[in-house]
Amino acid sequence: MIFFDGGGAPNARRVRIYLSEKGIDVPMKVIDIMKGEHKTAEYKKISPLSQVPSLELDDGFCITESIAICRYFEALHPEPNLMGANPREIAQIEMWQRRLELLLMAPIAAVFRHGHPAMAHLEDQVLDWSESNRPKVINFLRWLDKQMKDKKFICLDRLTLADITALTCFEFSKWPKINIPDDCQNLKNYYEMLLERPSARA
Ligand SMILES: N[C@@H](CCC(=O)N[C@@H](CS)C(=O)NCC(=O)O)C(=O)O
Repeated sequence: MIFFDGGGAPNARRVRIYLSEKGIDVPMKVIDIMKGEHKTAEYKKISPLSQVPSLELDDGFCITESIAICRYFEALHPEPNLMGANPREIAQIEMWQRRLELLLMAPIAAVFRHGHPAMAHLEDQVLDWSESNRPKVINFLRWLDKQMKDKKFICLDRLTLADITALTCFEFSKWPKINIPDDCQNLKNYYEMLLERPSARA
């Protein structure tokens, strides 16, 4: 099998962190979206929507969507468990995943993709949309800071995929120069703890 990685692209990065936490080694090929490598006819056979990451299995079947790739590996290698070991855990992780993707990752992407000149070749940019999403990111970070009071991880008493998504979002937010607000100490501690894990270097 081969993992088509997107370098710094956040969805590719969270799968790499996930694989590192699982201790799974997969051959990787970097697809550079800044060079348009995801739009070639050859790569479209793997990922018809021209996105990274994707995973091609040995029989040629291709899985796109970062969480679908994680789900595949979770089923193959249940331990260490990162996606829930019982119905309640599975629901908790999914709940946080959705919150983080829809209310944090999506607005960060809007700020960056619609506001940064380097993204002009990938997005029909609407500057107002970029700016109107910036406060949404800050507001969500402030809300999340309160949620993290007295908690080590975001939803369970161990690391899960939701924490990996949170880490990916904190890093992604730096691209459009959004930092965790100074008064969000719970969130800063949480981010630092995640950064200390070896997987953060994946
Ligand atoms: N739902 C997809 C989203 C993937 C996605 O948005 N990938 C971005 C990089 S993080 C991409 O490939 N962008 C290509 C483009 O904008 O043309 C997933 O989770 O894998």
